[in-house]
Amino acid sequence: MANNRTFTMIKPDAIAQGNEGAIIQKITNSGFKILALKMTRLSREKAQAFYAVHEDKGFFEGLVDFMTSGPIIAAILEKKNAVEDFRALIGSTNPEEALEGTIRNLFASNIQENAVHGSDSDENAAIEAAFHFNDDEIVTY
Ligand code: IDP
Ligand code: MG
Repeated sequence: MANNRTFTMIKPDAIAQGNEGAIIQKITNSGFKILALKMTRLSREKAQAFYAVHEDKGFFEGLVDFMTSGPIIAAILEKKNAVEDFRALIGSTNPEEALEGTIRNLFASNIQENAVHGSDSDENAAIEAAFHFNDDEIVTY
């Protein structure tokens, strides 16, 4: 099976706690290749657009506040079965339900401040990657 891509963000809580290095190490140790990587800060508009699928949810405004509260690290990752394997590596949205050793089990504070984003489908991975990166910021190797 060919390699494919997923998109991730290391969220502001993880960076505020100094966990970004440990998270990147766990990602690369798990066989993901980094094809693009950037430290950035989301505007309110970008955070709202990224999470537009959740705009009717009660947690939406809080989520936008949180995601704009500090810098994030955005990355495109490549691996065989990337989307599914990365969701397994990060664990459940709610860290209380995340399996032992997953990134959210290790580094998330609560269901909102849960350390990392991971795309939920190949289609969304492509949309999210293009949302954050231009073609000339993505390497192949
Ligand atoms: P996911 O990140 O595991 O795919 P989604 O349901 O897509 O989870 O939710 C997107 C993000 O919104 C979560 O990662 C989390 O930061 C936040 N979120 C999800 N559900 C809740 C909630 O019930 N309360 C507060 N924040 C939530
Ligand atoms: Mg999601």
